[in-house]
Amino acid sequence: MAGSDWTLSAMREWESPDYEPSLPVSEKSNPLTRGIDRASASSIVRMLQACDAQMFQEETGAAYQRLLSEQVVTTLMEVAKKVELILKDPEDSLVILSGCGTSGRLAFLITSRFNRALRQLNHSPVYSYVIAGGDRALLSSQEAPEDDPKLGMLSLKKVCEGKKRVLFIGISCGLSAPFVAGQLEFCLQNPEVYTPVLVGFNPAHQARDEPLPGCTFTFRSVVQRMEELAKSQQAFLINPAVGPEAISGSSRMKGGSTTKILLEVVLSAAHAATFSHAPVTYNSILQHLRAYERTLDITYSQSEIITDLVEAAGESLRCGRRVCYLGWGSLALLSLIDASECNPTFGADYEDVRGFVSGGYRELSNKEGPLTSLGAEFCIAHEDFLHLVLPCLTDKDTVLLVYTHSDDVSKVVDLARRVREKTSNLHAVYHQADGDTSAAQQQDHINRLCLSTLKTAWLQGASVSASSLHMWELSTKLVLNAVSTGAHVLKGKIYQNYMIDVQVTNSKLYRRATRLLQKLSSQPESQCEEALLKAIYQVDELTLDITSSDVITHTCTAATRTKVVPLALVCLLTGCSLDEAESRLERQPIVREAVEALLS
Ligand code: F1P
Repeated sequence: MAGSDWTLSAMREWESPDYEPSLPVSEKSNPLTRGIDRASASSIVRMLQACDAQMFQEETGAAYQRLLSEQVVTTLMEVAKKVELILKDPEDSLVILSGCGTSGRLAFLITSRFNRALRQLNHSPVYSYVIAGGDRALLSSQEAPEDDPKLGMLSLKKVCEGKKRVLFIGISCGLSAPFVAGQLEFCLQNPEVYTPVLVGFNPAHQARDEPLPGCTFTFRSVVQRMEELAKSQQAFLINPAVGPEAISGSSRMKGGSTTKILLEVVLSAAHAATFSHAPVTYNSILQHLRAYERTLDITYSQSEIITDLVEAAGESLRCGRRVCYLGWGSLALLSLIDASECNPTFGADYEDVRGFVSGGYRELSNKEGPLTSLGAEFCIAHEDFLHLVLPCLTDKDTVLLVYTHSDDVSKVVDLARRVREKTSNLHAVYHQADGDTSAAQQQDHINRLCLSTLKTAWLQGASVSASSLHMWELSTKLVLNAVSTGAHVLKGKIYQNYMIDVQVTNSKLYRRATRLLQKLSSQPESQCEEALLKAIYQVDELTLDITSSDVITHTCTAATRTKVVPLALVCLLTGCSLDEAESRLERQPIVREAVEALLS
């Protein structure tokens, strides 16, 4: 069993009503990873495996509904049937997926995949995505728009212009993003066109209740109205608890994986019902969910090689070098997404972990087209890698080739050869349908060029179906999440299981940062918030101007700063000035060690 080192009670400790009772599940710290900051690469991978296994834990009749709970499976069926209706009569209709950060990126990934499936069947696309901050947020952290409910409403209205029927699927792992709350509110106000669906991973009563500037609703009040409407299937809530994230609040991990699973299950069921005469049934949904559970087991059955990758990436980051993902086809986007999340999650530079896609924006096919004019960060094609990165690669940099045997493997060989001239620290992560020997020779070449190879052969025979690609994608997501998270843990970016160096770029993260300071300094909330503001504005005394500004102003300023939370913590614990705190952190750039030295 996944996570066999842990007893069932350790796996379920977070479910106790006494466990961090003031926090929603998505913000709690996971008891399984308390010591992740001091763990070896192999222990880190085992901890991540155990955390991921919590996604599929059965409901025991206690506190929370889970992924496999009857209510969740039933709602998935109901939503799939709504999608089926639209697929059968698509005129003037749309299915919209929307979210912020990772949730928006997954909305893009999933809508692209399912529109492609429709085009292959000679049908027009019916899916569309909205991401807070627009397409640049697909590749970079744009967290301020997440706080804007009006912007959410407007951007939804814009994509739905002229539509008579819209199924709106809003994703907010923490049931917290004002952008999504605004969109759901808009749906509730216009029920003749919009049916709202909410995907997230907290029980409804834990939805965020913070007032939204200029609005009469909160996320929670919207959820409460949706709960009422859900009784008559006029709204739907898909919100199983999947346990706290391995790194507290890092919803890109289980939150993202579960979002991908749930929405693929719903849309695949609707496609099967529409195009293959396979009606949506409770059992078909359940079996599909179980297939994803097997994907977890298959992926982690290779935890030794995942550990090697974490080690290599960790070593690169530790010595100030970089990790590059070179992706092909379906899996390339997962690489981009994983890389783009390292900046807001770990305060990383965009060059630390970077993804490149074969075919660049042509392959991405995003609404706004190529974004290269926005700067180097947005140069994502393999050609960009060859020009911008390859010339300065050394053995200290780690490069991962990420592909499947349905991609053009000869191109992988070509690039692998070129990379190998600069660094031996080259690794392959690939998927193959069991029995598919078409690229065997090229693969032999790649194996010889690479230091390690993570090969996953899947049992469904040589033909690759859409659903196998979904499994390969999830598997790749788990591996890359492990690599980038593990590497940053090894670099010392995590204290216990908290992202101490988190960017404070929206109100959710501002509240999280204040809470973290309270927890680590044991000082009252008001003092912690003061210290945070001083670090954000780089002042030793707060002015009236600062204290009378709102959280949005604070987070916009924080977006231009680095190491805000560590600085605030040093000041709180020592009473020193910001300058002194800064030089302390310069002397000890490993944040975990700086914090530990202060706390001991
Ligand atoms: C959305 C999100 C996360 C990101 C960061 C800020 O969260 O952008 O994807 O990693 O935590 O918030 P949610 O609305 O899905 O909970």
